Amino acid sequence: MKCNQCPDSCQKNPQTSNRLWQSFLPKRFQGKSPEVVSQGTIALVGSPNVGKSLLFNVLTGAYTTVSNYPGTTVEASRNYITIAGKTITIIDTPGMYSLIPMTEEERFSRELLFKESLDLAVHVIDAKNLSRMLNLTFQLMETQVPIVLAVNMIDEAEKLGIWVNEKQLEASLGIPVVTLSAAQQRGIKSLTAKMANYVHIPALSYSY
Ligand SMILES: Nc1nc2c(ncn2[C@@H]2O[C@H](COP(=O)(O)OP(=O)(O)O)[C@@H](O)[C@H]2O)c(=O)[nH]1
Ligand SMILES: [Mg+2]
Repeated sequence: MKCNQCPDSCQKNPQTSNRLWQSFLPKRFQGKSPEVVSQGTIALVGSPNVGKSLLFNVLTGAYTTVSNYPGTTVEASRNYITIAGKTITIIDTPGMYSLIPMTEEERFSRELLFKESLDLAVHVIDAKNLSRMLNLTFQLMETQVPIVLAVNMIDEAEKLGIWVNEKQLEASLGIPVVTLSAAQQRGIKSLTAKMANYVHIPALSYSY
């Protein structure tokens, strides 16, 4: 029998069919959009002009959705990426120099950092200005959000004779570090591999 000849209500009533397949999902995902169920959230944070938006585009592809936070004109771009087989929301935040906000952008990014239940914040910095940029890294490390340091623009740094030792920086800071060039798409796989460590597979629970 063809679907359109079937007497079952599911085809006639999309609401019913929606409810049907949703009932197979874990409880916390039920009632969410049937198109995309995000299984984690990662934000790209850092100063202006360090390559957050370019990295966001490289990670996600071209299409982005922009969300306006109520009462502000400041915007964050959001999209989904697949990491370790999971659909993860990725957020491109407005630039901030410090967690002590001086501008609307900084206030916005700070709020987002504390209110979004992030699985990870990737602190994007410019390899050419390492020492100046690490100040925010230390501030971010004092939050409850796990931090990965993404040292971007290594192509430009290398031209200036600056070589960043990823392992040494990792050992000194005690957080994962990735050197990359968003412009040349170098280091992107290493970054997503490190991101994957923060995207947890929910534990199965049994009640006997
Ligand atoms: N050479 C080079 N330029 C980059 C790199 N990443 C970003 N850019 C450029 O730096 C500028 C600022 O980047 P953008 O993504 O807008 O920075 P944001 O303000 O942190 O979002 C743009 O012109 C980018 O094309 C990189 O890895 N290498
Ligand atoms: Mg940007």
